[in-house]
Amino acid sequence: MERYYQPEIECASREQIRAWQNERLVPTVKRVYENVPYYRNLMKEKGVEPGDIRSVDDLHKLPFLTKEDLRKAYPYGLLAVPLHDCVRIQSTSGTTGRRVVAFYTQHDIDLWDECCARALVAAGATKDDVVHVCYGYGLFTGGPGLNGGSHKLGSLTLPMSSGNTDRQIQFMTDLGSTILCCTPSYAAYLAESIIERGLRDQIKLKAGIFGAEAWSEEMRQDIQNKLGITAYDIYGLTEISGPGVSFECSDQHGMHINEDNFIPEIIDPKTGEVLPEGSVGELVFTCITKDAFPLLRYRTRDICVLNYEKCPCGRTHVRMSKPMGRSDDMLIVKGVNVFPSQIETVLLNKGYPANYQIIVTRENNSDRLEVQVEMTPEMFSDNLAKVSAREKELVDALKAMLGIYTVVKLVAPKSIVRSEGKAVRVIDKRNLY
Ligand code: DLL
Repeated sequence: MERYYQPEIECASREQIRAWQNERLVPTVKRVYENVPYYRNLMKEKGVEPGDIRSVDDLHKLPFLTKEDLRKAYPYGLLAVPLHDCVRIQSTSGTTGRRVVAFYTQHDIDLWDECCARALVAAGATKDDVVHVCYGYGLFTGGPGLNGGSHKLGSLTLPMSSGNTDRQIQFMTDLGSTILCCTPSYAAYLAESIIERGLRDQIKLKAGIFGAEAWSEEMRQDIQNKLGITAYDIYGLTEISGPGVSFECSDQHGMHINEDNFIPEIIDPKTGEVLPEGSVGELVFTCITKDAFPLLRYRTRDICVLNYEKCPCGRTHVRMSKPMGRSDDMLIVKGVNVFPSQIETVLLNKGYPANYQIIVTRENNSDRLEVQVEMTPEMFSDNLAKVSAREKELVDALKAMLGIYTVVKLVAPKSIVRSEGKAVRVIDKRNLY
């Protein structure tokens, strides 16, 4: 059995998991209070002392941290160790504001690698695999995270980074890559490109580990069918470490959270109140094993649900659903909550490829939602009347899903710009904020 399948941890009893969490949470809170003035002030404002936190049951007493706090405290304000103990930073892309920078000691990198190694093992990887990593390397956590996990496992690691699709496919065929790690949108593009070049029977891929952005069940089926692999989801965020905060197992029903390192909560995004088990709400994480950047009650903005039911794979760590959207990325169009994933589900169910863009504008104080989606090459040869009928069919299906009218434009195959990292699905031109 692979070393990074750790049944004594991953299949421990719920009581044991809770005991680890209690015994790690208490000193972490004390250390953060002593070493991080920013968080100490938040605790003082809330009237909480480290001594008030005696177990996970007291977690709700602690103040939340948000991305806004990280921006205010940029760059060093949330560091819990002296800077000379840190060996690495990673950072978010910063497209929607100031960058967020996370810090790591060597111990933090080791734990992160271990989390990613567990994800690889859960996807069936062993030391004998060739792990092809085409998440971006550099500041983005995707490449370094999966690279570290693959090294831990002892697999041959191809640090491809993103882009240059011809070179990706050449290495994949020449070196016999067996595990593909990239964003689901890039996996779909690679699949398309491999089939186009007639190389489908020359690839040896057996599994893919895809995450960093939302993708639907339909997209999973599409990638699995095209590449003949099993596609596993992986979740994480820079602030908490990167990929590997949670990952899917062979059951493919939710991602096991590495609960020996991170305590999850689900809260009401509006009130901040902790919601009962099984509720849909915003996911919040508390880090209990990290040295440099142990964020407490960090609000991810990801909307999900936690599932404590027994998993057929034997792992006992709680499973989180695929994020159903983000409390901040959720679009409010004509007063209706719209998640891009709902639109994707409709498009893929109707046989369209996962190449689409959602454009929101406001004219005369009224919102306009437009979905542009690529046709398949077969659809593209249809006559105009048939294309109009298809558009009408999509308008009706989207109305049934979202409850509002959507303008649909079918566009030529390959006319929507492909992304090598996270796909840009939504263009909101309303300047609401
Ligand atoms: O995306 C880390 C990562 C890299 C995860 C590679 C998985 C694989 P950030 O750039 O900080 O970190 O973005 C974090 O991306 O809060 C989610 O909204 C979204 N996200 C991450 N994984 C998934 C997923 C990386 N599997 C933000 N499904 C998170 C849906 C995801 N959304």
